Amino acid sequence: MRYLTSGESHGPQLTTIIEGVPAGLPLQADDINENLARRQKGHGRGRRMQIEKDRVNIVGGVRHGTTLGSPIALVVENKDWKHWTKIMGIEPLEPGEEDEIKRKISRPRPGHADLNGGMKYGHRDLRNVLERSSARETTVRVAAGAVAQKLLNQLGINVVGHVLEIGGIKAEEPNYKSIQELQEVTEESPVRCFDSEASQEMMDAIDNAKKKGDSIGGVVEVVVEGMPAGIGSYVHYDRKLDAKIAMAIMSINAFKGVEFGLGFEMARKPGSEVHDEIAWNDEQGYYRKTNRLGGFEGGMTTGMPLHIKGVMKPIPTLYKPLKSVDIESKETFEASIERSDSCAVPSASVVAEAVVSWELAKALTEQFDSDRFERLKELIEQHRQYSKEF
Ligand code: EPS
Repeated sequence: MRYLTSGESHGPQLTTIIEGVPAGLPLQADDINENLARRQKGHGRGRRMQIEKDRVNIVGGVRHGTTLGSPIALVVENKDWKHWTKIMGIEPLEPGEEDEIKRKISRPRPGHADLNGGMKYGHRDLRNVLERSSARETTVRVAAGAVAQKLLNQLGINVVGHVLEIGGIKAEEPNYKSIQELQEVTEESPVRCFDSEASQEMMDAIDNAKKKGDSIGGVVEVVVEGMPAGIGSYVHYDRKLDAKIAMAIMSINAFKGVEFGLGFEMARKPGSEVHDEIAWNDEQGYYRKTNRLGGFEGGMTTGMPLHIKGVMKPIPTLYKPLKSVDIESKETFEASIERSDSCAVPSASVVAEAVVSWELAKALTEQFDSDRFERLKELIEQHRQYSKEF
């Protein structure tokens, strides 16, 4: 499976073309819309989210509610486009219009792609960079991830993204009885956090940051249950599934680090307190007595739940200005902006859920014959049985 995305933040639409989804998977727009709506929620989003009501239009690869095996094309319109038709127009400008628009951006924002992206592509209007580097693009990554998630759900694999930390407020270790409970409680929290007390404190921290014209980051976690053991590979560096997931998490806008299981804490513990003892019983087959490694050994799944964390830096678009240099005059200025989110960590946990789902579905479809969904399902069932008795 692979996908590409296209589209600018204030352009007409976002598009993704997804290849390699098995034929025969039930898929409807609502499967995707539900996740688009989840991404848009969250305390701390700015005014743009009141403008957008993201809905997908499936324009290829699906017939009568079932995938065809052909590329799936998904489109999400930008409602804000109507305010930007001139500035972001597709047609060349008429003589004199350039001056009329007067929205050329020559002031790179610290922490954004603006300056480096301008240098790379030779854009002296930095809007050409920021329009694409914007996290608006994660909308269609969530759409592609929703297709992957549908496939996983049909195979009995559940993926949940939630928030562990915002602006230094840490949630208690979530003590859910089932992944469904984690999902339900998280869904009710305006910051997608299982711990209701911490949720309130996180919201206060976001409001406080907003008042000060600042932004705050945090830590998200993706939990996965139901992944069979032995998915991924140890034989080549670029086939290791944990490495692919690390890349996927790091590709989310503003993400700066990733951990599996105990993560960086492993540096402070002896091996006997890090590795998980192996056990076997009739009902489960092989399992680990603990899950400190977060569901991966040797680049492959162990069959235990996956625990993947990612850290998001505070959004760099600040009302509180930081100093930067104008690329036309080379003079120092204080960067200021019109609108921004003060915290997008809750939304980012939905994006993390989507990109992890994508990598898992991709790994399964690569490891097993996957032209037909029913065949893939059968093979995975056989593999589960085989691994249990191995
Ligand atoms: C973003 C800036 C804001 C966010 C946007 C990401 O948009 P605008 O520049 O239009 O105010 O709202 O996020 C989204 C549009 C979205 O769908 O998540 C940025 O600079 O990354």
